[in-house]
Amino acid sequence: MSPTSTPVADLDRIVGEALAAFDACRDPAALENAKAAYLGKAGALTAQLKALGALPAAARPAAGARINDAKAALEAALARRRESLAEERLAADLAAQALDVSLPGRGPGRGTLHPITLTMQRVETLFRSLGFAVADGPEIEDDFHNFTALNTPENHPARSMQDTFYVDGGLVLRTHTSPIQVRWMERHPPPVKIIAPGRVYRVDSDATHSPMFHQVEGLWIDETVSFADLKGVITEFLRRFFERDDVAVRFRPSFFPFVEPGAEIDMAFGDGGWLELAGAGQVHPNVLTAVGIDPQRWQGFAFGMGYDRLAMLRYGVSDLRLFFENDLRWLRQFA
Ligand code: 2U9
Repeated sequence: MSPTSTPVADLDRIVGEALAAFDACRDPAALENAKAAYLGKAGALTAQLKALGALPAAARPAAGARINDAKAALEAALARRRESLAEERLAADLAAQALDVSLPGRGPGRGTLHPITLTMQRVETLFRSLGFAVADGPEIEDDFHNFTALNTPENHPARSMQDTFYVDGGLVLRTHTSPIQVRWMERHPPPVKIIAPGRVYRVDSDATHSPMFHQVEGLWIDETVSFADLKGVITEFLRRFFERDDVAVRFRPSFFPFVEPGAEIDMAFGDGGWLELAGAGQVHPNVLTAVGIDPQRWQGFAFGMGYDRLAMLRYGVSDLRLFFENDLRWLRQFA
């Protein structure tokens, strides 16, 4: 490159030298040096623009246009070379890391539902397959729907603050999901065939009791639903839930204000020991009357069971509190 530039006369030589220099660069730093040699402040092409002043005025516009076209061409060539050097660098990196970019991404990992939720979904599916609808209702309840409508006397211990969480205005955290069923019967004439799963609250806490736990109650009211139907439904549900035909079920007489006769329900696997699982009975006439249903015409059963207990049995969990500590190391077992 001569110390001074003759405008336009040297232009083609300069452009040719620049294109060759860009192609010869093997890395981005060398390319930047080559760019500076031609397009920088002291570059050869920049010198052409500076020498325009030496030309006759009439010749400057055409000469300037040719030099600008040459500059645009070199800038385009520079961009192409930058791109090809970057592609060469990526290919070299990928080869060096033996990184197979066609592999699937790591992704966020597999999540899962909480074991109690999985159990609730299974309970709902199985009872739907037995013809029950699924009902829901408020967790904060009034005295009528949680106690009185269930034939619970005013002085019954269940109403005491040792057993029940009271909130403002005499309302309570529901102690069972029975209020859902009372509300259902207030709105739907018989026949009634529903289950009512959900959270319930009692003042209690040890390895098998938690202040908040999960219960599913069932209610089947029609003209001839009997205790035999109760035995059939409970037995079939448990055999499907545990996927075992050797589930044995027994009923022991027990008192509850809202059913008569009432019974505790125990279950056993094969010839294993009896496990207390639920309570049930024929709905008390006073309960039907409280919601305007004629007990002379309509009858049926109700049951209640803790499905945390079902989850403990199904997953082999010995301490109920593990379900509610949110320890991901423990919960990951169910993923
Ligand atoms: C209506 C009428 C009657 C629901 C029933 C039980 C017996 C029972 C407990 C078992 C374990 C609750 O989860 S638990 O702690 N429940 O023993 N529950 S009969 O009876 C009803 C429900 C609704 C309208």
